[in-house]
Amino acid sequence: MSKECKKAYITTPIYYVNDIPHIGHAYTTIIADMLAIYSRLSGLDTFFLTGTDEHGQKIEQAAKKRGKTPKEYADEISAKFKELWDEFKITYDKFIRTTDEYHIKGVQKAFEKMYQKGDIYKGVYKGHYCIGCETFFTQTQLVDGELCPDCGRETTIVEEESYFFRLSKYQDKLLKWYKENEKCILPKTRRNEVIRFVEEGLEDLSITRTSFDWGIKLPESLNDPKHVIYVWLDALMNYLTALGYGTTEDKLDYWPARVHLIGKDILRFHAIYWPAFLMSLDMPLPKHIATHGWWTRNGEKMSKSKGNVINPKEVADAYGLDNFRYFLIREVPFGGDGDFSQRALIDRINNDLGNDLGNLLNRLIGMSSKYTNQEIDSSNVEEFYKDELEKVNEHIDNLEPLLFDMQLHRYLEELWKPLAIANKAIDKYQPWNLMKEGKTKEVEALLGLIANILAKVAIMLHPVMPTTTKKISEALNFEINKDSFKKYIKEKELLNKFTIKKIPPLFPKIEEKLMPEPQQEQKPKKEQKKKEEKSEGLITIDEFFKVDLRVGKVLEAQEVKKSKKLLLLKVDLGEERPRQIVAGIKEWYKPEDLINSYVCVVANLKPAKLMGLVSEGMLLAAKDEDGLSLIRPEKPKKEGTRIS
Ligand code: ME8
Repeated sequence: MSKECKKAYITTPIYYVNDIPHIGHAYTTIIADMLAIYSRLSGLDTFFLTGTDEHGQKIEQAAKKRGKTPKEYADEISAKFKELWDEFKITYDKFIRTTDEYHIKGVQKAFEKMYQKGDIYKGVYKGHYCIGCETFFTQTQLVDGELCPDCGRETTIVEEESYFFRLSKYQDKLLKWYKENEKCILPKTRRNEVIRFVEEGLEDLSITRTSFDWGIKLPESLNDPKHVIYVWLDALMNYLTALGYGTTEDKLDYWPARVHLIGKDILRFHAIYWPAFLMSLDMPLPKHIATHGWWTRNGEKMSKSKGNVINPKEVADAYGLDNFRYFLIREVPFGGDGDFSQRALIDRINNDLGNDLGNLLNRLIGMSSKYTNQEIDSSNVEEFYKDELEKVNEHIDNLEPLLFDMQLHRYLEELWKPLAIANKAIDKYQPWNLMKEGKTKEVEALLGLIANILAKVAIMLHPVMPTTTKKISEALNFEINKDSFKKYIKEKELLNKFTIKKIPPLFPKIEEKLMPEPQQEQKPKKEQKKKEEKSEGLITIDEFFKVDLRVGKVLEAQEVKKSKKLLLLKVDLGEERPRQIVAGIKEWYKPEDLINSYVCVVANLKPAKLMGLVSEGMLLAAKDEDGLSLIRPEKPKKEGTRIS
């Protein structure tokens, strides 16, 4: 985020009502909430939008499956999102639904404007359509000539009359925008990805459908009732219609958005289509499109059929909402993928929150009641602890730039440094000994230093942990608001007086997992568990030999089109025909360097399909922070030689 203007418009994607909210939705919304709270605290006039995306074939089908009309179904699921955000105390200013009348009007207005401008024309669309992704793909985009490059499912060929948006016309303008605005798409690697995609050439975009009905009709002036507007044009427009575009226009001065927060799956729509639509509407472009990664569970994509979907409410109920918020933001670098594990969450709560923050507060409460009658005067902090204070201020100063760059995990990392300074100061100066020496002034100053550190950290942590930091502020007797942010953060003042109140520990230690694990990894039955405990994770030689490891020779290697990770290999294992193996090693190996080289193969793995290609084995490899290296026999060995 940048800070040039006094208004800040922050948005989440609007969520499809084809499914109930899961951890991914909560992640996006919680980050947006953090940005909105920070933005308000720093004095910006903030407008935070979220909502639901309710049109399209996917929703129509989901409703039909349940014997409901699309609207009935949308009402039900949309309410679930709203309820969850309310329970999560998300501070949104507006919840938009694409079935809202003002939104429909606004979208039709925009369509009309683009049409009048000559950016929309009528033609015939013939293409490969993925129903799951609601997206048409060109032949060159497909994997294996027919599979969706995003989800790998089969596409269907659809031929229909359609209106097109002249996306190709905006190719150069888009490239100019990306190049001139280094931070328009964050993280920067995503921007490069988009630039590469656009440089390959943009085709005009089909923006209406006649094959189903559940969508916004074209504006009446076009007199073409069989078309509905493509769900992505409809959905993206929510960012403008929520501000009254095409109707009241009452909040349009919040535009352009300061940040559209999105997941990486919807980058193309936001970073290519959306700015092109905006250019066509003569509207300014958003400041930042911030793209986060994907949450998985035990390394796997979450899906209902696997029963491994994480319900955010269950996590918040079990571990505490603020703790969950902290974990989501701290655990994974923004932009990267993250794996959800209860162990990691428990470690964060016990260590970062319990040890570093909670204990510090407890120690302060304890010392203040022992040494200063729970009143702390900070007048002498600067005299005794100038170095510590300077360092604390430096760390605090580093925070805002990290937030603006969406380096949110580093924001928290940096925020923990003042806590480390405070904890260290107690150990170094040992107030109990100072007391013995009669240095009461120094003790009070030390407590003043710690209380001030806790207060400043609480203010800056407030956007991440709003409830917990309120409790800290109550224990220290100060307020977290715009004024205290200005005084104690921006102007680096110290709070002069504290009246300390005893409160129960904020982060009681968590000893064991508080939620059941998904079915497939539930704990084994008692007897088996005992057996397993005995062997402490060791396996027998028979168990080892169940894995059929063989030497193989690579005969052919080529890239899997549209895949960043995969290579397609033909590997000779001394069998009748070579095996086809799809390996995720493209980042580290060129196909030509692999040909005729030897590899180690797991030969009795069940065949699996990757990007529509059957893989009949797996290569052994070792990966560390320097990259990946294949495991190979030291000398060439006959193809198919067993490895033991
Ligand atoms: O795409 N990990 O809606 P959607 C992290 N309606 N984030 C995840 C996630 C996961 N496993 N799964 C989902 C749509 N998300 C459109 C958006 S906007 C004009 C229209 C998050 O319900 C992520 O932010 O499929 C993703 O972009 C969003 O949920 C998509 O939710």
